[in-house]
Amino acid sequence: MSDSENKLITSIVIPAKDEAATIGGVLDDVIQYADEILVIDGHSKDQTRSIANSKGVRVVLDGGLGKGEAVRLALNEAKGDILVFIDADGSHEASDIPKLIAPLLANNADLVTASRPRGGSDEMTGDFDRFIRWLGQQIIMLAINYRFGVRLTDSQNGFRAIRRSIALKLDLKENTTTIEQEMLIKILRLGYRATEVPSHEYERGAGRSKISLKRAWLRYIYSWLRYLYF
Ligand SMILES: Nc1nc2c(ncn2[C@@H]2O[C@H](COP(=O)(O)OP(=O)(O)O)[C@@H](O)[C@H]2O)c(=O)[nH]1
Ligand SMILES: [Mg+2]
Repeated sequence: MSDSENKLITSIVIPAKDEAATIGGVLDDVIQYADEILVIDGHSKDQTRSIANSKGVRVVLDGGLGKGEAVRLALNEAKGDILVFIDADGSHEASDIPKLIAPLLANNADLVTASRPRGGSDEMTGDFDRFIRWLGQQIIMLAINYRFGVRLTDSQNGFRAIRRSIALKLDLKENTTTIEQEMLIKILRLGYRATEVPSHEYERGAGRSKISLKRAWLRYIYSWLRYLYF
């Protein structure tokens, strides 16, 4: 979708690892909003790549380091002025893409995150793991809000839109999902504008989350403090 006034090109980037059950539906849902679609595949062992290929979209393999690396790769691979990141698991509401990119088209923001606390989430409650993730995200968000004098609600959602030229200036380093908080913190630290729109998060369509809290929690704390204060 091109904005006729600004003539900004929109690339939709879908990081995907073993999401054969849902990737086809996500591609069908996002196509109407995209000038370009890029699937960054994490060496899926299922049919994810062939399904994406059959839909005629470009598929790029990541280097096997994680979702963060996939996001970093996309910054150079995508052609668009605006990058929309959306997960391949069916958790996100594709019809929210226009309101996600609207603040960028209007030049009112440089990063727009889809907010689950504002839009509701089916994935943030229900068991102990989810409770810890919710609590962790609240604590991380609180510190970011106090540090930069903002009042945001979601530092972690992968459903977001950013101006590509600015994303390239952030010198993003994280290889895993910690890239979401790194991106937000660096945007604010460099004086760029972050905003949010409400968006509902659904249960992933199939399979399990690729995030293992047991393996990831230390990196979340390290990268949070590192980018926030040092
Ligand atoms: N390219 C790539 N995508 C990944 C990788 N790990 C996860 N993803 C994708 O990133 C998105 C978010 O992962 P998910 O497991 O749903 O995380 P959660 O929503 O936080 O539980 C999904 O579309 C995954 O398929 C990876 O190593 N490489
Ligand atoms: Mg998910």
